[in-house]
Amino acid sequence: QSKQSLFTRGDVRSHTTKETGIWVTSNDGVYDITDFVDIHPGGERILLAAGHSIDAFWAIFSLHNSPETKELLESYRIGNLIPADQDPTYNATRDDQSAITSALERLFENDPIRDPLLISRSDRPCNAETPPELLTRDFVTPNNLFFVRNHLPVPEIDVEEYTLEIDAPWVKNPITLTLKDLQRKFEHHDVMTTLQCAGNRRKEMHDAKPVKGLQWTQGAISNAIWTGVLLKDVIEQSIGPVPKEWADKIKHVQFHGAEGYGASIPSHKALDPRGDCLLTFAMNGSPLPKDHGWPVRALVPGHVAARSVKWVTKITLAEDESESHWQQRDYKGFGPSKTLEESDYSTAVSIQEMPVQSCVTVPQPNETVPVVEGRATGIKGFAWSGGGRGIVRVDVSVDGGKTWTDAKLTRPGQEAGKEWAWTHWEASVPVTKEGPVEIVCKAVDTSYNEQPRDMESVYNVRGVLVSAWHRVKAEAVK
Ligand code: MTE
Ligand code: MO
Repeated sequence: QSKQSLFTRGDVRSHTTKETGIWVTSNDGVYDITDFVDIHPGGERILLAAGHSIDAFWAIFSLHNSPETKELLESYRIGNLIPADQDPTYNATRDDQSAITSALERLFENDPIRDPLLISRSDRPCNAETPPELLTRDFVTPNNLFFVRNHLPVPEIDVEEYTLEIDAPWVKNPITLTLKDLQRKFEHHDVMTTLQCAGNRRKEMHDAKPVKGLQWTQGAISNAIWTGVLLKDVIEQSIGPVPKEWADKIKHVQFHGAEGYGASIPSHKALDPRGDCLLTFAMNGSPLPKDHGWPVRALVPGHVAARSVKWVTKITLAEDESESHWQQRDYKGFGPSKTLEESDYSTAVSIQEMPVQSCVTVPQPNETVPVVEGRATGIKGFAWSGGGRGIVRVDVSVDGGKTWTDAKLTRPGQEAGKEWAWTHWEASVPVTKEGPVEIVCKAVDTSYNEQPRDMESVYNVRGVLVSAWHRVKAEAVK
């Protein structure tokens, strides 16, 4: 079959198994994705689209608009739909629609019920943020209120069958561990760590100038006490220390998620005794909830949450970063004037440690701030920095950033260089009059890094690493 071959929708519909070949359409193109299904982790999910248009599926995999995905798909092209079936306004038949709907339902049938207090940004897959005022109600976020960021459906994992594979280039037979092995063979550790999504506060940047991605406000961040075993212990006690001849070559530790997500971190972080990287199975004293990676999640304190891979089933010590879409083609920063097309993912550096961040959580926009004895009171928020850097100061202003007052900090009390958890802060700031106030906060971390003043200077078209001064317009009242 040449790329010029023409097929009917009927032809496509008769190719739904490995024996016949698995065909799908996207716009007018016809694709034989049999091989893709074999080699792509999680690819078997696409079987649900077999014989149909894959467009609805690409959309849920959030890959639809990525030029790389289109390129990948093009490599499987076997031809086009006949002109009669090519109508660009083609409406899926009832059969198509119900096939896609039931396939979508089946894809997500293992997703848990979420707390209705979470603010949903997308349902399938689930992306939901912690409500702002609840971010600072508890220092440790309750499990049901911890933000959820899923790129794909929650995988169904039978704990009795679950295994974690540890592999490295010099290892002949990869080691496999069960959940019980992990829990019994290695020393347990509790680590309090804040996780923040790279896209937290994207909506603020979008409001300044449009960006592409989920419209998170400030709640794609939460804090928990994670229980697990040290990644370093598991690696060293299962496959042994990195042999001399590999020591200079092994630069990354890759994590593979059961549902097809993947990411990697530098090996120095993974193997650093002070790095506190865990394979966790409990969160705030309860078994890890399904949404947060049950039964086992890699936890990488101080790094962007995207590297803390949930439902981890394989760990590979490697010379290169993870090949996953989310390591290679996402979660990278670009300059303020780069368009999506100009953003060269092949040379940009992956986001790992995060920059210093802070937000006002109380009041929210248009709410009132009580004025007591000439001070706007009860202003609250959080601050956090990556790489284990703590927060030394939070400056708060009620005149848009002309004059500043130090906030009172509630710090996590963690060892210097291992301040993985956020700081909460509260401020009461002198005001000269009642009426509209613009509350602004900025944090300073232990390296004396400060948040940038404006969105413009840190603008990037994917809306990641949003760390400009946080501003809330409220009303001061006696
Ligand atoms: N791990 C897997 N397996 N699948 C995912 O979609 N999302 C990542 C990371 N780990 C993800 C994952 C991203 S981008 C974020 S922000 C965090 O998980 C979110 O963690 P949470 O849902 O526990 O808050
Ligand atoms: Mo994320």
